[in-house]
Amino acid sequence: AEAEDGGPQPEKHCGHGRGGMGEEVKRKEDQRFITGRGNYVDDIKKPGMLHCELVRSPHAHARIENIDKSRALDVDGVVAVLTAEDLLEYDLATMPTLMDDTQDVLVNDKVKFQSQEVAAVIATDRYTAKDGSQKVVVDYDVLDPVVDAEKALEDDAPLIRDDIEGQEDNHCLDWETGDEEATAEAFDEAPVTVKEQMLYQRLHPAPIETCGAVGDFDPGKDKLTVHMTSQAPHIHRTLFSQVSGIPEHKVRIVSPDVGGGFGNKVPIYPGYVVAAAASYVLEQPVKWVEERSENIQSTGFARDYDMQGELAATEDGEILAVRTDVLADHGAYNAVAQPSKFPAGFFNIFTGSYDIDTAYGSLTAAYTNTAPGGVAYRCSFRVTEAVYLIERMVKVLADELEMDPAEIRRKNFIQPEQFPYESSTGWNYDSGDYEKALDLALEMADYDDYREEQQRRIDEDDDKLLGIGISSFTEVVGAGPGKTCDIAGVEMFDSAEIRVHPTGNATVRVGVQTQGQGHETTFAQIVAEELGMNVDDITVEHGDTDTDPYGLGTYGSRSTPVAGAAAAVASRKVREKAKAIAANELEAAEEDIAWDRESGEFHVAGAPDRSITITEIAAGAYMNKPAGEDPGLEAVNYYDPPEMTYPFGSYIVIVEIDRETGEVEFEKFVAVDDCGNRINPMIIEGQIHGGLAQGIGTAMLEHVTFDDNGNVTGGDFMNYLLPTSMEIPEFETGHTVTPSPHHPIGAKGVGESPTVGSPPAIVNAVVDAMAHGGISHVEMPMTPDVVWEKLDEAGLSM
Ligand code: MCN
Ligand code: CUM
Repeated sequence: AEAEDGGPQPEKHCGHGRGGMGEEVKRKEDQRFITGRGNYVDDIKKPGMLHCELVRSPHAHARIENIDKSRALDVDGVVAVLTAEDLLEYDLATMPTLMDDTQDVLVNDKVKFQSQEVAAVIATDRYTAKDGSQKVVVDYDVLDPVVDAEKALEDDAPLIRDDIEGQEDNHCLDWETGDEEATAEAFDEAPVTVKEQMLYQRLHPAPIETCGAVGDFDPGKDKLTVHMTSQAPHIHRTLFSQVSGIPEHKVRIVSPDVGGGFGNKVPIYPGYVVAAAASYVLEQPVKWVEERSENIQSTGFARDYDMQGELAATEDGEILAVRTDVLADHGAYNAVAQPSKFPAGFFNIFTGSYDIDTAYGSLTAAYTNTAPGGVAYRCSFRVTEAVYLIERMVKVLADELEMDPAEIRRKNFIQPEQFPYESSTGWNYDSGDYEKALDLALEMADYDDYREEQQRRIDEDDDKLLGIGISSFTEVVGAGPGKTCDIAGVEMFDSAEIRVHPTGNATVRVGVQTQGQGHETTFAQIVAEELGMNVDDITVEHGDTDTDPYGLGTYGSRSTPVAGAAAAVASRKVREKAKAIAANELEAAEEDIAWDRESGEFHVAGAPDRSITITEIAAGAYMNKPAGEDPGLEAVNYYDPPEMTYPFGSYIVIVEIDRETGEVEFEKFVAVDDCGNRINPMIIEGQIHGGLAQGIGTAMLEHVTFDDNGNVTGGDFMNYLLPTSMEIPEFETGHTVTPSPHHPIGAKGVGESPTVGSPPAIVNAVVDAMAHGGISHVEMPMTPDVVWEKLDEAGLSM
């Protein structure tokens, strides 16, 4: 039962037929999306709007000697050509990154990665702008590039960041966590140790909608409006104001419908700044929208962590210590999008779901002549890398000890009664029941039968090998709290504002911004649940800094943990006021009024027939308010979470490998997730399906590659391969429910879990198929040629 103070509730509401918690409400926003009525940045048309195309460098490392605009300006319809020199006048030639580095908006002196922004051509239409952009003549003095983090740190590597005072090499940062000495000791004394080197390759989020903006400066009101693809409109407003010097109340950021973000739309990109600056200078609206290859080649990439993992254990598989050392590629600027006090994101959660007393992690990051970035892509700030490391290492250890990988996990799991649990690297896990999720997954996967089938195929020298991979991951999502987490100095809280109107319906505004996660539905469900309203009577608005309460935005699966909590708390504030109005209407004392979750009505204690609905109360609030009460029925809550939430799950992947071709087929794919109390099971299922597809892309296909000259060789959809429906198997999903004890409705985030949890399960499955041939690791993406080489190495190829 629910405590009046709003403690976590069991997952039993099933919405009461009003579309509250737990109901599979169809997504409200889909009506407009599937009828072609969505409104994305590129749909925005303003009177007199101009179009911007960026001139990008073909070289990865080069000094700019001269830029000749004249031929471009001769093109009929070209209005202006902007270079760094023009922006310097307005102090806009550079911009801060979210990690306090300084990035060129347009290159002033030296190009540091291929496709970097060099000039902007503004014209009356997009095609003219494109024509003009090809007529800007740039003289480059080409320099030696370095696109590999290891080579970048060698003594004779070309210096990339000569713009940073005192910088003498390509070293970006060092970071460490845990106890180095104690860990070394544990490894010295341990009866068993294992070690593996693994690359989490460079990926790109590749949302269907690329990045774009419409800058719209209104000289009459002295106000800058920027419509842009943003996962975090408020923080972007603050940064725009700081960079431009335009006061914050004179800046409005609107993030309309967003066609997928996946982390790509957290950072600020030069194109946004150019569109805004151009509209300010020209006093006309200016639109800039990227092409596909521009998106992949210049905007925030993900991962690129080369990790060494080590485990120390007893002979019977008890893990004693974990150690890791990472070489990270940060690209040309330190522009990772994450809380500023976490230079390696939340990577130090690499002890995973296991009770490991001793741990140490170290990391070195390098600058390279590649696009800046390093974090975004359904990752919860590097938890992807951490989960990959520990889940791969547990499999390596299991094979070394010839133990069942399910058994070794069971043996080392943090136990339900240990929560709240503090990990050896300082994380406070809120709740979990890992064995329950694993057991359900094993059962759903027919684990024992497949183990037998696997052995049969080995014994009978079958053409196809069978591999079974497990991942029992723990996620950490929902940043803040504000005291430890901030973005560019702003503490990480979130917000919700509810206004119940006189006729009994409501508008809810939140500080987060949906990019496809279904917020217009799920936030309405939270409020419907907490106020006894019908979900159809609630409209959710977001993505406009002029009207929404300040929030830090949607990433790190934080919308439910933080803004979701704010929506519940704000609803309960409204409910409190509703009580006073109910008392007045029912002619009873306020303390005698009770709220019934089931019916959603307020009634006089002990007299359920004397009841009143929220609609009647809304009327009362505006038309018959009690003496001493303010009119209206609304509330706002800014929620600073006490802790993050720790969703988890167990994924089991069964693959078949063709010994002749190295081709991997998915035989079975089971995903059991636990995100605490569930708001909308259907939306969760959609999130899981999408995230698993991205996990498959990661494990099997995706890789942003470079040649030695710094050319991006994996920078378009011909070469950066995304999974299609052909590569995606049938998923079997299951769930357990372990509520978060500190969250007002007991919910945890879920958006990133499937992408975080699935790659190690897939790699573990492929390794598992070849383990009897002595294979301990296969690098991602596991394309047929990569797998075939491993088969050959193991003497298993045909
Ligand atoms: N949900 C729920 N019950 C829970 C937890 C979540 O019903 N216990 C619902 C939420 O109400 C929300 C959805 O599931 O509608 C995802 O919620 P949450 O886990 O809070 O994550 P966010 O809403 O903050 O979304 C961010 C997350 C991230 S960081 C990436 S990256 C990602 C992802 O979501 N990008 C996406 N999923 C995406 N899905 C789509 N379609 N597009 C993206 O760009
Ligand atoms: Cu890490 S990608 Mo999401 O947090 O937007």
